[in-house]
Formats: sequence, structure tokens, C-alpha cells
Amino acid sequence: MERTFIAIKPDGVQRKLAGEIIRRFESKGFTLVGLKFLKVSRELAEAHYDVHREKPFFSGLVEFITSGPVVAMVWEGEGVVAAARKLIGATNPLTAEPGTIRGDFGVNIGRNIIHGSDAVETAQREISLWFKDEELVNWQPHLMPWLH
Ligand code: 3AN
Repeated sequence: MERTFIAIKPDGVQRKLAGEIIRRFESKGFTLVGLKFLKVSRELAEAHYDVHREKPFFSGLVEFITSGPVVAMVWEGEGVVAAARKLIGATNPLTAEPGTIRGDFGVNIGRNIIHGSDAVETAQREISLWFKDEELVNWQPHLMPWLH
């Protein structure tokens, strides 16, 4: 089953949006398989944003993601990588559609609340960068016996 990596960035955490964001992924029907709350090291931040290393905003990105705690998550479900990008909305919150996370809550491209992997291969790379195998839970909610 497809998985994606999602991180609520320091601005999303500071603004107490973690619960709202998790609710949106749950309500959509995706399954949480990994979750942790951490201060990101410079090493992890630079590895995570490696593709942007040559961009003018790279050092600002690293400074920001290491500036406060982050909620790192892995979500699972059919087509979850692309669907999560739709829930998140466009990179620039000013142009992100209302109804998306960035469209509803953000105004600044450098403080855009949340990260979501942009492709299945990127998701695999990011999940293994942020989580150990044993930190991910293999479970299928529809097979649990206690739902009434
Ligand atoms: P997304 O997060 O929508 O996949 P990317 O991968 O193009 O966007 O960019 C990664 C991050 O870099 C964005 N989340 C945003 O915080 C930051 N970023 C992208 N473009 C700019 C920019 N022009 N100025 C400042 N920060 C930017």
C-alpha cells in the first residue's frame, strides 16, 4: 500500500494546527502508520532538502525547519502521495485554493505550514530518512474486530 511522508512545520506547530491537520488526513480516510514530535537536526534538515541545495532559499529553509518542533508523520492509503498534495494545496499559500491546508491557514511561501512528499519515490526516500522501520506500524483499521 502506498505511503507518504508529511511534516507539520514549526509554524504549523506554533499555531496549534497539528490536530486540525491530522483530522483532515483521518477524515479523508487515510491511515496513520508513523508519528513523532521532534526538533530537527541540521543534518536531517539538509538531507531532507538536498534537492534544493543550490536554491537561494536553501539556508533559510534549513534555518526554519530546525527552528522549532515538527510533527513528522507517515500516512498510508490508495493514491495517498498525490491526494495529500491536494489536501495540502499549492506551495504558495496565497495562491493555494481555499479548502486546502495552505489555502485555509497560510499566507507566506517561506512559512507554508506543512510538507508533503511530491512523488512515490520521494516519499520512500523521505520516510526512510525520518523513520526507522520499527517506528512504522503495519495495521489495517478495517480488519480490527472492535468497530460497532
Ligand atoms: P512543496 O513544499 O510545495 O513541495 P517545493 O518542494 O518546491 O514545495 O519547495 C520546498 C519548500 O521550499 C517549500 N515548502 C517552501 O517552504 C520553500 N520554498 C519554495 N519556493 C520558495 C521560494 N521561492 N521562496 C522561499 N521558500 C520557498
